[in-house]
Amino acid sequence: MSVQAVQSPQHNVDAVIIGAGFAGLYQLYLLRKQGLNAQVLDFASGVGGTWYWNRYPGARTDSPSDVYQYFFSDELLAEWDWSERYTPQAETERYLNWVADKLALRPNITLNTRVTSAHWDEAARRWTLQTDTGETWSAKFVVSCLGPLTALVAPTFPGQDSFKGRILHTARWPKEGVPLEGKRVGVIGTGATGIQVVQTIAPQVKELTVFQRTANYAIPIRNPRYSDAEKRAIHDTYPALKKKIWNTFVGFQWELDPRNWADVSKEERNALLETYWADGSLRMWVGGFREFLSDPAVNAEVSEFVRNKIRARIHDPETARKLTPSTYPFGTHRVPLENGYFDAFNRPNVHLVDIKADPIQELTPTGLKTQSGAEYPLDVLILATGFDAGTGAITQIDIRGRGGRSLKELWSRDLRTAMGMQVHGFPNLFLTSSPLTPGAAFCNAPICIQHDVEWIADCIARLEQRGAKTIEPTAQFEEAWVKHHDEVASTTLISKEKSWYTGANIEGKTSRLIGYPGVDEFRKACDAVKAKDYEGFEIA
Ligand code: NA7
Repeated sequence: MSVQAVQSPQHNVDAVIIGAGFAGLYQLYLLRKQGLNAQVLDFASGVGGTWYWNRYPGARTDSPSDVYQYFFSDELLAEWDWSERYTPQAETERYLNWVADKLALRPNITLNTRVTSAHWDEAARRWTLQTDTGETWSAKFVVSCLGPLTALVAPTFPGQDSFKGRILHTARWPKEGVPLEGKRVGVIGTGATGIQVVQTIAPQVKELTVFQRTANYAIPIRNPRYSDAEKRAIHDTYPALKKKIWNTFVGFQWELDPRNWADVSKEERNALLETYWADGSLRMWVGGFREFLSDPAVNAEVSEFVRNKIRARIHDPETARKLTPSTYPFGTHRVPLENGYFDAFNRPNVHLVDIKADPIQELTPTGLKTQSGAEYPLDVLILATGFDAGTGAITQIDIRGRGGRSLKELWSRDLRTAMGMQVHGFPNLFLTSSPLTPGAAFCNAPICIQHDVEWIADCIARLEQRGAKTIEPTAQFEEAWVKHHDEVASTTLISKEKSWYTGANIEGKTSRLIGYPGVDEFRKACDAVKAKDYEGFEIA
């Protein structure tokens, strides 16, 4: 009897792109256009990335729809209309599927496939990738389009296995939906996600208990649905937006006021704060004055303005006290938009539990118990507990560069990148929206994605043109970028606070501001490197 070896499928391509969200789809489009044989691999069963996974109740963008889209194709811009100022998850997912079809990307997308390892083969000067489906991919280039908010944080609690209800993480919400009507529901987490969940399900469920560790500054959203005439008018703004958007602080339509806050009269300051507030957008946070996020005294004024707005919404003074942030300055954690979140706590079926004062002790068969002995009966527990931002998804892959060095080990010691595009020791591995770039945290995501994807495509085109085999940043260039990043980061109040922006939501994570503040300055730095034929990168 002869035993035949089972061959696992082997594929040879020019580039493997990991992730089929905003970044992966565009990267595929560009590399294919440049004549490369490129393939996208994604562990989801559909395209969309973040917008495939995050289908929890109330999920929508906090970026206005007119700037939360691709700008590279006039045809795409002309043919798609957004229905509201802030797009719900299903519409963004539909948009990305439409783009995938329109650009005929699907033949080069493999779904339901998780990349488990990527090892650099020095002799072949290629990457070898393994997947959980038993396939091997050999590629000259690898581009991570995994997104900074992909690897979820899902705490476990003593007694969890005994809990007879259902536990759901917002970032793995079942496609078929979850009936919550008439149920006793608990939500842990009051970040941007928890807020959207709470305000959406409060009127549907029987009882809603919100377990809050840290109160959040949130701004009321103004989210009109667009009439046909408004949709047409929005299209007229695209040419100007396209010119402006990469020259702004965070990739939105707003420019920072160039004045100093101190030079503005008290009356005008108040009027400005009211104007930002009434805009129902993130303008108050990232489209006002630079000092809001750098000068403690200016920030204190803005923080108090926001706190007063929050307090005024909540009827019960004790609940108002708990929901009003007091332990960190406005804007130093991600500021969410909200739509009835604070008002939800005025409902008789919504309860707030301060788990900093009375921490969670365990889950029981029937609900959740806190250290004081209080018990909260639950049918469903929703975890809106966030992500291992920036590094989580990529370090879940066993990435080994030159000499077998591990990216996970490197980043667990010291979180560093060369302008976010590459890491020293990992030739031909490109990253998008990665640590130490605005795209990791301080950017309207599609805008930074488009920037990074285009920079990478241009770089690969230049390599191919030169007939080069590899590109890798020098250690000196990387060091200089890290130093520059830290200098810029240290000017912000954000770098001084504990949040996912500084890695503080993950125990033991290296502390460094994950995002580079300043889309405009970042873009200039990247342009300069490109203009000098990738100075700081070794091309061989
Ligand atoms: P965030 O912003 O990281 O929020 C997570 C929330 O979950 C936050 O309130 C955390 O409290 C809370 N949390 C996390 N772990 C626990 C445990 N173990 N116990 C209790 N509470 C916990 O995630 P989001 O999904 O809301 O938003 C992430 C980004 O996605 C957002 O910025 C948008 O860009 C989209 P904490 O503040 O740490 O005290």
